[in-house]
Amino acid sequence: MQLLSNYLKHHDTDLELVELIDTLMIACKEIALQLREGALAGILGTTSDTNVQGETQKKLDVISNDVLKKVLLDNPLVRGLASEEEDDPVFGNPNGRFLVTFDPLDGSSNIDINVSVGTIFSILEAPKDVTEEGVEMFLQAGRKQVASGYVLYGPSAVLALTTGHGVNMFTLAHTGDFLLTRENVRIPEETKEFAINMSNHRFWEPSMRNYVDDLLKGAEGPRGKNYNMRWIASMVAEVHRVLTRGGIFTYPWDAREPAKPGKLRLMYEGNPMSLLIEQAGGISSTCYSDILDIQPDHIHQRVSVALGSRKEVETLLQYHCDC
Ligand code: AHM
Ligand code: MG
Repeated sequence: MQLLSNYLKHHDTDLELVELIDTLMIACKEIALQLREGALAGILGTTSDTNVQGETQKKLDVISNDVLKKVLLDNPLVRGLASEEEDDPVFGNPNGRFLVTFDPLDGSSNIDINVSVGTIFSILEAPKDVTEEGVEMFLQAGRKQVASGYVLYGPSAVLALTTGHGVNMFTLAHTGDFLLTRENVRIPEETKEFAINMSNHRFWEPSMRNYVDDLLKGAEGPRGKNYNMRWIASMVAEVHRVLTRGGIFTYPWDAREPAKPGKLRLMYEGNPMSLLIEQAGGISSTCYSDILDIQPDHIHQRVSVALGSRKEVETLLQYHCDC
């Protein structure tokens, strides 16, 4: 089985990018260790703080964020980083080549119940024409990502990674190495599995309600087959399922906070996951346009997300178009 860095080098990955991914994995291994200790290390539970999104922070949100920040800022390749748990971007080496955005611990409402969580990351080139330190340099469309991925902390810790040439998965071995366990992941085009938080049904747009209602009608309805539903409340785990056996995952706009496009964040969740999904042959959309084409105007911008098996997402998009 091949080591992560050897695999990347043998596939002509830019050596500085390999070094940065290795740095990210140092942080993720530390987070995996902390998670494993759980209650033994007194790290479960909530802090007294809220993050910039107004959400209560778990102790492990803060710990994971601090680990990533420290390890990344020690690497001179890092020009700056932006995190779901930081109000503003943090800057590193003024001559650094890369920007990193991340959700340090996605699905953190699941920590205390010992369900899978994960770290999601996105890597961009620092623009050469923007010298002033500020959010502007981060505001690049998702198509400009040079790499993205996540580490899922489940029964095993698994890295799903794309550098723009397909998606590969690496499992953390007891030696502390990430080893290749799945190459060139492809998402099945069709599925009978959907994931959505059904409790928000009454807040959705009519088009989303119509689509899900038709899924629920099963073999007797217009879709002509019975569907199964899953909701883990951990996007990392849901996307891992979609990459592994297909499916559709959606967190759409809803009327609870009508001014916001959705719950999930473009720079820390939407863009990195969309690159993985597209690179594995799936579709990732707001229901109206490809997520990767959105030009961000805010670092903590939200986005409506629908991603997964190509034919199923195409059907969902049909429900949202006037044609
Ligand atoms: P988080 O980044 O604060 O953990 O929030 C994002 C998570 C996603 O992982 C998941 O899909 C969603 O929130 C679950 O939301 P809900 O609580 O509505 O089920
Ligand atoms: Mg998240």
